[in-house]
Amino acid sequence: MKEAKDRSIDPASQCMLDVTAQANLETAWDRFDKMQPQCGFGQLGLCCRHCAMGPCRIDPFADEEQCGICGATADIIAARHLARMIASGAAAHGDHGRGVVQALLFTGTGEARDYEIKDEPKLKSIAAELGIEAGDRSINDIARDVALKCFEDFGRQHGELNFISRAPEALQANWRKHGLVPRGIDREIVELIDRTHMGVDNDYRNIILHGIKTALGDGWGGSMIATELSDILFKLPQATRAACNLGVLREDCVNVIVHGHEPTLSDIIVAASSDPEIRDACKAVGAEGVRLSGICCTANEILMRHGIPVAGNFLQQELAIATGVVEAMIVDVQCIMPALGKLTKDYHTKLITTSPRAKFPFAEHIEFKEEEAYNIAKRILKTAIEGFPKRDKSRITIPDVTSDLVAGFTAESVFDFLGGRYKPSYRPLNDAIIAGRLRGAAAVVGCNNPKVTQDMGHVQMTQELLRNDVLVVTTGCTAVANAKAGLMRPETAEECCGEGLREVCRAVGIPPVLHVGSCADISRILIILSNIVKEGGLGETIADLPAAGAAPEWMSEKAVAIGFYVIGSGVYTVLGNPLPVQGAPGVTKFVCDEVAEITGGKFAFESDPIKAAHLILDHIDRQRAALHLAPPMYKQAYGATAGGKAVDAAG
Ligand code: SF4
Ligand code: MSK
Repeated sequence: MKEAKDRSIDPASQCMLDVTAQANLETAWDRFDKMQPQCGFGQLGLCCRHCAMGPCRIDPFADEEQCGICGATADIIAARHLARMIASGAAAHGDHGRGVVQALLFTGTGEARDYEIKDEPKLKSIAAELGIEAGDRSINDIARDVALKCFEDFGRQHGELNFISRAPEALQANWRKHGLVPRGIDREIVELIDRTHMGVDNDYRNIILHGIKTALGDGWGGSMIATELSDILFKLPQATRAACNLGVLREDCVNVIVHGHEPTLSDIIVAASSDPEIRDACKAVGAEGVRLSGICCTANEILMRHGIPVAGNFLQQELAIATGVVEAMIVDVQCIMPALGKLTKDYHTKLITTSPRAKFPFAEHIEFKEEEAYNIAKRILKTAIEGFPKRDKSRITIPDVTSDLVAGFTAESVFDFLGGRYKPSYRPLNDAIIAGRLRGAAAVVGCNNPKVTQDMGHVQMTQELLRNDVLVVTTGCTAVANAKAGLMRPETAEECCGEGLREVCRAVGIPPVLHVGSCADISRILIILSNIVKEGGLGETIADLPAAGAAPEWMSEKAVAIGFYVIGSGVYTVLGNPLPVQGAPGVTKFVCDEVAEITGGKFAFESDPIKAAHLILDHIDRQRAALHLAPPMYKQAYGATAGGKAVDAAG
């Protein structure tokens, strides 16, 4: 068994891994070890069970080209499998978006009495963008029409998604030229599943191109709708300070962790946790109150809007329960390990499922309904409070590890910060890039994966980019990793950035790593990139920008959908774990090379985070040269030897 330090760079996770090992409790890392060696056919994308003639698999070492019983080649098999990953990821984000639209609709009609429109200016601006007359109509009427208009994006059979018009015009024109503009979010997902049925689409390029179209329906549709309508309902995030890591759990409080993705329930739980009835119930069992914290992207949603502390990222969900102080883990959808149910049986912790589409073994199901949101939230919290006296005090370990962070950046607030409060504009950001003070920008996003030492990929890559004057935006579990490593404090700019980035951070008072939210909020990054293009001076389309993306530790199918909408929007993207296509030479060449001739973006696979950062830097420098920009103002740094100093995981 690997030592804790080889499993994670995070001292809190290391501490808890020792606890789980001593208690003989299994974690994802243990199950990963047991799973070795993992199936080589699966890793290379060479197995298929799309019909009952199979399963079939292709021998990558065979002398002559092999195929499945139906004649499907390695490229066809790998492309179909990849396409289904995109469809699943886009469906997950689409359903997330649909849930937020539903909540906005019920708010508008008055059926969801516990919600209100928290951001009227954003509602009006989106209504205007969607061609909805505001006039002197009530806010709720406008909200209802915005929701109905957004619902159209899901099932539209002909035409284009509404928010496609936000992309730079040259990008829109290119998509239209190649037939890549999504009609409806669900429409494209269904067609992608259809095409991957046995004997339908058997041209791997054609399959992948429809995968890109489907993924664009996620980025510019499902995810963007989720983000924009969440801002309307729950308010636009503002820069806020908070704390992060398992040390935020409190021994004297009822600890409730919200885990998953959708803000519709978690936002109401935030409100209910300070209800006098809940406070009294806590006192009655001898607790100081409810300590609410989050894991995965639910954490990011309530961090961004309420400054609620983050307990951890994906690989810390089991470790949080092993602290022995979590009364309830409340889950909705996505990235929730089925292993949690069994683990909670070993503790007093209740696993509470809330979505009708996500039930778990050994969990208590308290179904969430928008119409009764607040009462359901209180019922869930009371169930948690009942567990407080049942704690086994001999099994409590709360790692004394937390980091401070500033989160809550958006396409709108980056505008304020970088432009200054009196002249909001992207101009200073563009000018800093044009002058070479900032070399460029990178989005580092994605999950944890036990294939990679937890957080190491995220943190090492981010540090290397910062040393080289690249401004980093981040979401999801990468954001939590970087926050734990202390990279989201404004002070960090002094410690670990190159000179140019340090000057910019100093001037505007921002951290060098900007936390823009959950995985669905990667749509904010698309808007930021579009705004940079529109500001002028850095090309005509997103593919022209000195910018790139990366997912050093990705694991989920949503990450695949994200990767494809990002390369489909023109962004060069480096993945730490390769896509499962490497046994299919045609597909690998297409997604890592040829596709750039169509969309401007493409993938690279590189597991070493420092080398991956340098692939990004090389790309940025090529883009700068193509735009005839001045060379970067400050010299390139490599590893820990130049620029700023490396920052430990503890910050
Ligand atoms: Fe085999 Fe073709 Fe059926 Fe896949 S679709 S299982 S390759 S016969
Ligand atoms: S939660 S998709 S593990 S980032 Fe959005 Fe984290 Fe990846 Fe889930």
